Amino acid sequence: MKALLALLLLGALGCWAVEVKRPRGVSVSNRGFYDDSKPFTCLDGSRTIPFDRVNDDYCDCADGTDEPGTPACSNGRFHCTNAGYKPQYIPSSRINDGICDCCDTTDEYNSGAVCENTCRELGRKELEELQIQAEVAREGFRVKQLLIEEARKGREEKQTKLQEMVQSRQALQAQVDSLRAEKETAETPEQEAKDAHKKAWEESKEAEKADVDKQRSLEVFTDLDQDSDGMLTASELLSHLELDVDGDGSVSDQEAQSLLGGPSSVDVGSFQESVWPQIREKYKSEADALPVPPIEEPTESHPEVPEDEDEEDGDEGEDDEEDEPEEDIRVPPSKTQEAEPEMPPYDETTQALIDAAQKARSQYEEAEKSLRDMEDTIRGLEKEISLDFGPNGEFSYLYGECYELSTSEYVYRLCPFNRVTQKPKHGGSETNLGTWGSWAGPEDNKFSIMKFEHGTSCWQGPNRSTQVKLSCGKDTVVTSTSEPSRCEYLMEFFTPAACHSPPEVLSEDHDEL
Ligand code: MAN
Repeated sequence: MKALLALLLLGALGCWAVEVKRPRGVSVSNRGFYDDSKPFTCLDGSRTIPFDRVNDDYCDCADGTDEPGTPACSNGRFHCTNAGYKPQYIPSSRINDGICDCCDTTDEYNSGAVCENTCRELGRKELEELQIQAEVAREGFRVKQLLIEEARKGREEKQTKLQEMVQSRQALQAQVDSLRAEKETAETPEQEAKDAHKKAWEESKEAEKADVDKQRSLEVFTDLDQDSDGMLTASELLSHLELDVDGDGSVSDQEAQSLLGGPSSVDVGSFQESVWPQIREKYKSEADALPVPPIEEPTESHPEVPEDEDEEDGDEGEDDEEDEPEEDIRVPPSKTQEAEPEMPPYDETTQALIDAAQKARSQYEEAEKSLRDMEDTIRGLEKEISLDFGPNGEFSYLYGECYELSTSEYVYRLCPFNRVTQKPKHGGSETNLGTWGSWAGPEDNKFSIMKFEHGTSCWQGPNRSTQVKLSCGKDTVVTSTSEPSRCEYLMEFFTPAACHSPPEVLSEDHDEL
């Protein structure tokens, strides 16, 4: 409030300054150059003229400084004192042009224009505006102090947490290593027992298959031994055309004889040993040899096809594909693959080894996951601690937060220290307008601009990038976005962290007044 009073005082001083004698259109600070007791030297030093030629409505000086109060010089400048508001220079061509330029009306002293002195009103409004700004700065600055304090505490907490985690990581790593060893120790006997179980199962399957084959060879022998004398002769093979070797469509005596090997007839033992292996794949019993009836395509009248599915058959497109698996139904039973019998359950000892190994695996995996989570947290903390959150950490509260602004076309999203995105409102995917790069303000105000770089590439242009201009505000908010040049974006962002101490703000404004 003291500072505002000082402002008002300055205004009053301005009023007093109007009273100082000086030629029309000359500012207080230039008054010394216009001494009516001496000849006048143009301010560029180019010429000296008698003082009565100052403001005589004739331009003598090349820089126009002899006619500050008349429109005689095309490059002249008229100074309005504007007591109660801001002093101002206007081009001297605007003097007496019938338009009120200076709020104190002094530019229209001889045009007949009726001007009203609005300086006091403008000054009052400006003062109000300054008061509001000062209030925002004060409140923002107060919040900033809290943010700084929070940031200090947060940073300490994070550092402590990081130290603790780095220490416990070692212990956790050791635990993971020992659980891995335990798991591996448990998995070796588990694997051996499972392999042994599988091997025994496969061997028993083989033995079973051999039994079945032996049984079949006996049946075939009985089948082929037409006179049932316990001996198979070449002539008994002749009717079995499927045993034709040379492909002439018949089984000759010679072919039959060669199937039997040396002797003219073989008993069941020799048959199983030397004949059966040769004919096993070819042999067909009389019943097998009967032709398989042709497979009927399902039709609308097919009794096995439900009616509603019939209708679907009529549909075109995807439905046809969905119907395909049903073709399996039409495979004749003789051609269906016999379902592989399932392996019998593990015996108790093997199951106990599996359970033990599974327990060791779960314990290892759980510890491993905790270690990975811990490492993620450590990396996150290290990253956060390494970021530059301003001289006193005042910007740290923005980390992990996002602020949106909706325009007619897009929703823009600013996630400080992370990324900026643009999402079309009417469909379409999000575009990356840049990931966190660096602080990019001028040397004396580095923390006034954030730069986000290397966003999605722009067609025939640069990779998208965004500059975020920070201003002091009570609240944290994005107020505008624009694209000053294609794929280069600009955002205006208000935050208490960008507020400076109020006296600083006001002393700058003093200079303006
Ligand atoms: C999209 C948006 C715009 C950008 C163009 C460039 O439409 O990202 O902001 O100007 O692409 O092609």
